[in-house]
Amino acid sequence: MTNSCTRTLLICLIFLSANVSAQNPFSFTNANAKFSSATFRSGNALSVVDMNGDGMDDIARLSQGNALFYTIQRTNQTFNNISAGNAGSTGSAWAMVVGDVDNNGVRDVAIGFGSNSYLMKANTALTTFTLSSALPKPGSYFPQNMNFSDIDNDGFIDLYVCNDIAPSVMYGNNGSGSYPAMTNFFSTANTGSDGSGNYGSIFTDIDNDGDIDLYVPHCRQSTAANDGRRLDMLHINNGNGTWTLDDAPVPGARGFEKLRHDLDSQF
Ligand SMILES: [Ca+2]
Ligand SMILES: [Ca+2]
Ligand SMILES: [Ca+2]
Ligand SMILES: [Ca+2]
Repeated sequence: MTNSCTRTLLICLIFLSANVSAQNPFSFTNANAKFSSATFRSGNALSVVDMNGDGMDDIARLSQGNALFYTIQRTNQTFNNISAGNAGSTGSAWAMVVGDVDNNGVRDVAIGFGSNSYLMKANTALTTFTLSSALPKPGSYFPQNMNFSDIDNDGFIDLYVCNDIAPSVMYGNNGSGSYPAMTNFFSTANTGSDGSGNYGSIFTDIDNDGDIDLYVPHCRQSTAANDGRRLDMLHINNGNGTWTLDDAPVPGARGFEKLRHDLDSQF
């Protein structure tokens, strides 16, 4: 075989190898046996994140939808399943979010059930977990989704709760990792509707100006496409404590499609 033929064959093999790799870049193996309880039943939201700040991802999950566990990763891919106790209800949670509310280096968990929300705080050793009382709430309250973000930029993460049946609710962190009152820093209610239909939230710097903006997807079945309960909302942080609703019409665009159009496909 000539050198030219050898090079051609090698190139073909490289392309063939790359093609096979592109078609099947990953493979997965069921590793449930690594958990101390392979029969764990979560059935709803969970979070995969480094809960204790040791550089290894952990899992926060709700057995039967209400018993909170910190499943902490140890070395050699082993896990320690730590019970944090009941998260406030015997029902099943609809919403859950993880964040370090008291800045002690360990992430805490907010949980939303059908009519109440709670906060579970952990000590640094993950030996003591403290459940709050039900957070204050408006007359109509169904937490569909939750998110943490430092909305007022004071160094403590605030809590945003998507309310399915009324305007959403914000809770200002009081500086010690608690949420004693509803603190609506600004209104996220759609004008021309009852402000309900809030189904999700994303806090991110949409316009790259250094501050966090908010996008709220909406959903309400059996309503017209232009019903306020179905119109997604993009709130732009003005950087001075005020926020502005970006409601510029985008013909033919709805939901995330509207967001994409608004940003010239930069999202
Ligand atoms: Ca960890
Ligand atoms: Ca904490
Ligand atoms: Ca804050
Ligand atoms: Ca911004």
